[in-house]
Amino acid sequence: MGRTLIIGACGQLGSELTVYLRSRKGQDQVVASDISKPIPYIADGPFEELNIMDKDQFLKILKKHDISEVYHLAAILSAKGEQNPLFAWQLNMDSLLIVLEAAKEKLIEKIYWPSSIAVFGPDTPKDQTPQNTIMNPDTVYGISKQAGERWCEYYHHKYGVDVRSLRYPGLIGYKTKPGGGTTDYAVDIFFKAVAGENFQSFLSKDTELPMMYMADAVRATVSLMEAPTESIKVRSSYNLAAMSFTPEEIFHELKKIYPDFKIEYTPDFRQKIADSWPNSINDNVATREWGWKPTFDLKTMVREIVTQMTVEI
Ligand code: AKB
Repeated sequence: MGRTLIIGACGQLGSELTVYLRSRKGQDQVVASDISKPIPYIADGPFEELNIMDKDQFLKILKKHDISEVYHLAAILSAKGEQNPLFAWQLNMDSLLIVLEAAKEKLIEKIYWPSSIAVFGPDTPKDQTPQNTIMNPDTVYGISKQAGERWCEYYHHKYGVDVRSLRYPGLIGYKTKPGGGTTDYAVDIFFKAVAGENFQSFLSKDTELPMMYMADAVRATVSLMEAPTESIKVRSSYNLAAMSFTPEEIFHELKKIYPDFKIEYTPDFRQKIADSWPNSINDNVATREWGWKPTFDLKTMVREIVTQMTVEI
């Protein structure tokens, strides 16, 4: 097995995954890459500046570092995608196909590519959304993730590519801020509460969405990648769940720690996106096939994040 390459390593998930994988595999075994300069959090290991739309540059990096495994995390998320739909489609799709083609040509052995609850749409059953159901996404991000899932399954069946994927709920961390998502309010709210400021929510108080603490998301990702090939039956993408909550519920959890904390609701265009997504996800297939089990719920996550943020201030 050669080294691991993380594409989009300066992002919300990429940065934490880089640190976690380096601690497991060794600092020099995990090459971080991003279109931007390295953030300090991941700067203490190998780094390459990479625009993943540049196929030649990608192939050079694979060779230079003897890469056998790629985590391709670069994407335009739901809210940002709506502002430039064609660019979002192009980036999300072309980059995936560049990575899948490299695996087809046997230049890499294993790929991780994230999907999202955004593959579901207004026609999807909202509660305990099953693994296989009506999808019909109506954001460009959701459409690109659904198409990406089909491509992953196609490359696996047709060319034997070992590609694995998870449909992430909203991911909540505090080490780097996310950019351009609809679930991002649940990250921003921590920064406001800890700074002693009031919070303006762009989603209404009772908008329930599936969410997950970053530590669980990183663990799920690596468990999936380390699971034996024969246990991975789903080659599109696995449903993955941990908790569901509304803006009002997370606000109340934070108010227990910050009694003066205040919230105001000013829903914008992101409300329609959130309304098209499930309230909760059924991830029984992931549990059955490779043993997925979350460890954080809303209460334990809020306490953990506030503790960590206040220690680091
Ligand atoms: C977004 O809000 O766009 C993402 C997602 C759910 O995939 N966090």
